[in-house]
Amino acid sequence: MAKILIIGACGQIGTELTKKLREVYGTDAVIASDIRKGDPEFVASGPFEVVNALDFNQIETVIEQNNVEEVYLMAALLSATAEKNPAFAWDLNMNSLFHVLNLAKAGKIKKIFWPSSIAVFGPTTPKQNTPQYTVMEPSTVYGISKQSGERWAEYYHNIYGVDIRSIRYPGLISWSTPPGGGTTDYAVDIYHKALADGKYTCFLSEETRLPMMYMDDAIRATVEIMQAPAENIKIRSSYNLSAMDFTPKEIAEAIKKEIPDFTIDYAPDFRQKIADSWPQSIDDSSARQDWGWKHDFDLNSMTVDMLEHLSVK
Ligand code: AKB
Repeated sequence: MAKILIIGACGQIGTELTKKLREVYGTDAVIASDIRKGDPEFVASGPFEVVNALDFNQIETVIEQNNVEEVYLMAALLSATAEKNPAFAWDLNMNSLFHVLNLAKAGKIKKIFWPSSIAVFGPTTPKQNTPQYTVMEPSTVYGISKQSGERWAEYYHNIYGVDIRSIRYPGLISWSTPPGGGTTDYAVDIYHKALADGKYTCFLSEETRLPMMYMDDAIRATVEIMQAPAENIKIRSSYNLSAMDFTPKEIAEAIKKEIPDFTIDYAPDFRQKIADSWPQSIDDSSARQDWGWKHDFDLNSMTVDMLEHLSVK
């Protein structure tokens, strides 16, 4: 049986993607992997391999021994962490991608999913309704690595016929898995703190508008782009993808509808500069047109769902 390998499966997206892909393709068809074993319950829930995304031989061995045909490369250092360790972020974000691209070029795997991000845009990009094709001068290490990755993805597709598919994720919000090292992480923390303490100090200023998406939508988009017929995937760098955009003040207002006593204050830190360099909203008409993307959740429906799940957790 042909298998799927998820590299970086213990992270925020990887954990939920593993669960979804196992629902769709069966537990045994999906091998989760990460540099170390994470949550024991997750590790025991299906096939798991310890794989360092920077170790080409390790990845190749797991692929060859398990008849892996598709790889989802989710390992990466996100924006805030990458600023603190630029050299390692560049190494991890670029070389893990080259490893899977070269395995596909050599015919060892048939299909790759690799996530890009709204971080590919920069301060000179139009901020509202940011188009698919526009000025891209990212000013963060993470954004530079994702922008370079997009160029290589398209190059490997055009020159070597590699079937790589990608989405520029906005900030992702999930009740079940914590984010790690991103600038948009406040939009997850705020729900936890609202329930635990009734108040939250935000590391971005109240009017900082950013594109965001509920994890359910992001996972569905990932599965859908991978299932789409190859001829529908017309963009081989990465697709803009959008669902909602809001400011810290607006998410606080949405929470107040459910928890009236909730209060927020603001103490912007180094992440403010990163957020200020990113778009405020995204035009994702190419994804909607090419492979039928459609989001389900907006700020209010996400807030109700988040608080409901976190209250019973
Ligand atoms: C981050 O904040 O770094 C990520 C992203 C937008 O890619 N969530």
